[in-house]
Amino acid sequence: MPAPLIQARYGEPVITRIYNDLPVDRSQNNGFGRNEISNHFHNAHNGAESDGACNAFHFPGTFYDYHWSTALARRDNPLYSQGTDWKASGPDGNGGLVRVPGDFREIQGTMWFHDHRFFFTAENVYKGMAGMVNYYSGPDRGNEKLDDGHGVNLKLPSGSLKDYGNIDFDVNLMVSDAATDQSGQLFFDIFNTDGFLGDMLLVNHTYGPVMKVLPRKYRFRILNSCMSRFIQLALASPFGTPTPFQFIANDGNLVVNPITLLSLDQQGIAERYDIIIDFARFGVGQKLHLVNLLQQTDGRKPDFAVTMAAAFAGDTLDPAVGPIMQFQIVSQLESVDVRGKMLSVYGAPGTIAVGNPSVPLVLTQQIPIIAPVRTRVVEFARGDGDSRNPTTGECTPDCNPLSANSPPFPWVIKVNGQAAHSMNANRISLLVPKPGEVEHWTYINGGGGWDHPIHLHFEEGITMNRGLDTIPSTELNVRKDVWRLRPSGQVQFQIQFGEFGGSYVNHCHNTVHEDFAMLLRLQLLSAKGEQVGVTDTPNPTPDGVVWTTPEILPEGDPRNPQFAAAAAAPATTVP
Ligand SMILES: [Cu+2]
Repeated sequence: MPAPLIQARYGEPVITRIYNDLPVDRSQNNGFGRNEISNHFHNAHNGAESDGACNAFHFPGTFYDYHWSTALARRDNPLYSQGTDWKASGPDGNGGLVRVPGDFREIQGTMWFHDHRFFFTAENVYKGMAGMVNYYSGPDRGNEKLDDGHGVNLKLPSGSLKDYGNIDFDVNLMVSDAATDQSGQLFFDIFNTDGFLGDMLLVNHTYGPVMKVLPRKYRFRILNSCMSRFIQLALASPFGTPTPFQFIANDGNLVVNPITLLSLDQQGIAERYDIIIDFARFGVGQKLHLVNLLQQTDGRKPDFAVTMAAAFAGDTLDPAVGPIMQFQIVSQLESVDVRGKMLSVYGAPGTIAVGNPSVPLVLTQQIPIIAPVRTRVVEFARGDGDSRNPTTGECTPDCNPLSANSPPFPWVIKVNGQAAHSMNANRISLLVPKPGEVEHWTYINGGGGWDHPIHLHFEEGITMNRGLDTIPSTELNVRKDVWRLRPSGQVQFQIQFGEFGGSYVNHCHNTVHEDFAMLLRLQLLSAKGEQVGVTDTPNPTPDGVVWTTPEILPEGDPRNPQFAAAAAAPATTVP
C-alpha cells in the first residue's frame, strides 16, 4: 500500500483527524507495534498540542484532531507580521496569491508525518504509520507555467493542469527498508537497541518500482523513512555511469542556488532531498536507475559508499545496495493530475504539449549568520539512562519494558557538558525563555562507533559548520531540521524560535535509538499576549489525561544562574 501524500498550502489551515481503529487487545500486534498512537508532523510550525509529542498518544476507539496551522516562521516578528510580501504567500486556487505573515526565506515544502509513540515509534512507522506532506507557496507553487501577477512563482518542474500542487512532474519518493519472515510478513527484532536494518529497499512501499517518464525535467522529493538505515543515492545513466542532476532543497528548504551533483550526500533517517533530473538528455526507450551506493551492515552507522559499478555488480555485503528504482523514458503518457489527458513534450497528435521548463538560477535568499544571544552544546552519547524517577520509581511515559527489572535505557544526552540523561517527558532539558532570540547550538556525537541523525522539532537551523571537518555545499548555510552528526563528529547551526510557546522534543531519528530514550524535551516560553509558561506534562490514560509538573535542568534554563556556569564550561567530549 503506497503511503499517502497530503497537499497543503500557506494561507489554508488544515485539521487532520486521526482515528485510532487498532485492536484494543495489544497482543494482536503480530509481535511488535503498539495500538496507542501519536501523529507527528515533521517539521511544520504547529502549536505544541498538535505537534504529535512522543508522550501525547491516544487509544483505540478514540480520535485526535491535529490543527496544522500552516504558519510561516517569523510571523510574530514585527518585520514580517504585516503580511505585505508577495513572496510570503500561498496559491489562492484561482491563479493568484494569498499573502501570509512570516519570512519567505523560511518557506517549507517537502515534509512528512509519522507515528511518534514513545518506545514504539520504530515499530509503528515500520508498519506504515507515515506519509508525506507538501506545503505549496507563492514561490514554490507546484505549477511550472502560471504567471501569478506578482512574479514570485519559481515555476519549478511540476505540471500546469491544476492551479497548484501538480504532481505530473513533481514526485514524492519515500525510501524505506523492510525485512520479511518466511510467511512474507514484516519481521522486526524488538531486542536490538543498536538499530534495525531491512534487507530490501522500498520506494513508496514498493520493491523495484518502474516509472514511465517523459524526456524532460522532473522534480523528486526523496525522503529516507527507514528505521536505522542511511542511504546515499545516485542516478545511473542508460550506460551504467553516474549522471548529473540538480539539488534544490534540503529538508524542505530551498537552497539559494541549485547545486549540480553526481551523487547525493549520505541521507540519514528523516532527511529530505529535493532534486531535479532532466531526462531530455536521453532518448525515448532508454532506462535509467536510481541507485543506493551506501553499504550498511549494522544499525550503528553506515560502512562506506561503493562505486556505481560495484553497486550494479552486487559486489557488496549489503543486499540493499544497488538499483532501487527504474525510469523508462516514453514519448507520451497519461496525466496523473487530470486523468484521461495525454501528455507529450512537443505535443504529438492527441496530446498536450508540456515542454521542458528551465530551473531558475536563484531560488531564495540567504538568511545571514549573526552574533547569537547565547550558545548551547548538546552531546548525544551511549550510557546508562536515568528515565526512572529516583523518588517515585516511575518513568514518563514508560520504563524500558523489555525486561522485568527494567534496566536503564542505553542512550543519553548531555546539555552544556553536564550530567547524562535519557528521556523523561516530565523533565525539561532545554528551555527557550523568549521568542525571537538567535542562538547557536552545537550538536556533538559522543562516540565514534555510531552516527546519529538528530532531529529538532518545530524550527529549522541554518547549518554553520561541522567543526574542523568538511561540510558539503548542500549543507553549508542551508536550513535543515535533521543533522547527521558523523562518528565522533559535530555540527553547529543558528536557530531562532517563535510563533508558538509550548513543549516539543529534540531526538535521534534512528527510531530505534529514539525508542530507547535518546530524546529530550524542549520548552518554549512565549512573550506574546497569551503568556505561555512552562506547560504541565500530559500523561494519557484510556480514561483521560493526568497532568504533572515538570522539573527543569538548570543547565538548560538560561533564567537559572547555573546555566551561565554550565555554558562557560567546556563540553565533556570535544573531538
Ligand atoms: Cu541515534
